[in-house]
Amino acid sequence: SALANPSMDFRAFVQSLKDDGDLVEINEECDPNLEVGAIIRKVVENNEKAPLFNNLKGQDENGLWRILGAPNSLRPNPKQRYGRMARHLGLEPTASLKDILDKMITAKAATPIPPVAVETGPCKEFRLTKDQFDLNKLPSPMLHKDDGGKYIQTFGMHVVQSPDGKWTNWSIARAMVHGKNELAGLVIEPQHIWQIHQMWKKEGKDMPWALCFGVPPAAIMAASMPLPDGLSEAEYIGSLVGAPLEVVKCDTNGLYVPANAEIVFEGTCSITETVPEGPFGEMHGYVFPGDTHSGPKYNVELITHRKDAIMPVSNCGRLTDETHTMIGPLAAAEIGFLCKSKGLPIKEAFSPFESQVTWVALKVDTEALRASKLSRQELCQQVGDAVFRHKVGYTIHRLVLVGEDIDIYDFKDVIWAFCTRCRPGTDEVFFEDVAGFPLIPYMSHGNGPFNRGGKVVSDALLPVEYTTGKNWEAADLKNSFPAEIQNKVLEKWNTYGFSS
Ligand code: FMN
Repeated sequence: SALANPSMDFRAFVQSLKDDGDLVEINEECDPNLEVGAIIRKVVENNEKAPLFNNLKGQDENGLWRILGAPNSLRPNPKQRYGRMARHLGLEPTASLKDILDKMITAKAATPIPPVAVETGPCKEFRLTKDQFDLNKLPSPMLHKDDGGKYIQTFGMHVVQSPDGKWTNWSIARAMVHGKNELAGLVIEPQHIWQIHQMWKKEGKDMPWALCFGVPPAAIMAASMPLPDGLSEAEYIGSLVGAPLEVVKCDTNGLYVPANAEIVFEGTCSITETVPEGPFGEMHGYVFPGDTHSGPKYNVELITHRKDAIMPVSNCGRLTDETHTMIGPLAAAEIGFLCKSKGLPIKEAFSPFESQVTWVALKVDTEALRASKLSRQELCQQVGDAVFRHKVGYTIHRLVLVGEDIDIYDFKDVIWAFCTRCRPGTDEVFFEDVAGFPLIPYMSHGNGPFNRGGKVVSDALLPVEYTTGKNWEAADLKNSFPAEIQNKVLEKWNTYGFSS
């Protein structure tokens, strides 16, 4: 059944990590005040196994809640580097990033499979009304010492719906504890949660809301991808896994949530009240102490949960955590799809982690480029206009165009092409009149407008690639020696005296 499938059931996903030898169960009591955060940070900075905190200070008598740290970070074994992400989609743990992103893109063309509503589910096992919980007493984690609050929401999925009921959006956006029953959230343009919040503002009504933790892993992948406006993630997830997702109705509003979610918060997001939000140790690897802004207030009316519920936590910052493994690559996949659908000569797209996911490398189909007769200026302008003027390009500030000899999933290749084929200035087209991503330090704490411009298309194609084709060989073992010499050297490697 769908319940036993790790991509459709968070509890089964945690079990799959255990079966893969990719889980460290910590039964020692841990403090959600910074200790948990420090452990998760050490894990993600070293690609360690995912920590499951079974015994947290502040847990209630029904085990509310345990924490799974680093739910979608990298594995220690290079052969299964993306194994945790593969398990999110029901792929083998040896899947490559390309396999994973191809699966996300292929599902876009499949027939949507809508979710099915069921009467009840594991998420309804326990209910806590407003007077029965205090988010400050439950193990809400303080993740970095200079954070403005306890970031309880780093990997949960918001569920919101347009007032006409036609569009239900599922997405990740952070939120911290504001009070006993309240959260302060980051809700920023052009995100869909922001768009739908604006619609409720126009209606003059607070936005009905649910926040679900420990959702089907395929759902959290979709929630992190910039899918088209108006598309309901629940239907896309059905086509992604080939089976409908089971959902149940909230007790206090008309929204539907995954039936097997670990924890569900139900309530509203205010359209009038804002409260202090941030700072937070963010995806680009910085926290600016004291840098608080205001964000909408979420009121939590009810918590429902499973026994011994598991809260997934992403402690973002420097490489490599979920904000890198998911935000950049999933946006890149949509960017590649957009370019192709506009007829641009682009084959593949990927966001190198080493760019702190601020770049996307685009592999150009140079044969199609030559047939198109586009000039360098035209190609850069058209690619930049397509990507930077669209929501899918919101978080990306540099597009690097590379030729077919470059493996865009290998940063050594991308940075080599960028540094040797793209003449600074001459081969770049800048975009100052487009939406910028204010979370990047050079935007929020830099020299220009915090939310406009600062974007560039860098052309790392040499002029011959536009006309007659590549006229060089890489000066490396693979390309600068005949096959028989390479084979001879490899065969005799140990005979020469090398031990590797
Ligand atoms: N997007 C935000 O706008 N605010 C956030 O705080 C935020 N935090 C994220 C944390 C994690 C771990 C991940 C994986 C993603 C986060 N995102 C955040 C990115 C969004 O989920 C992503 O842009 C997604 O496409 C938004 O959904 P939408 O396209 O339906 O608007």
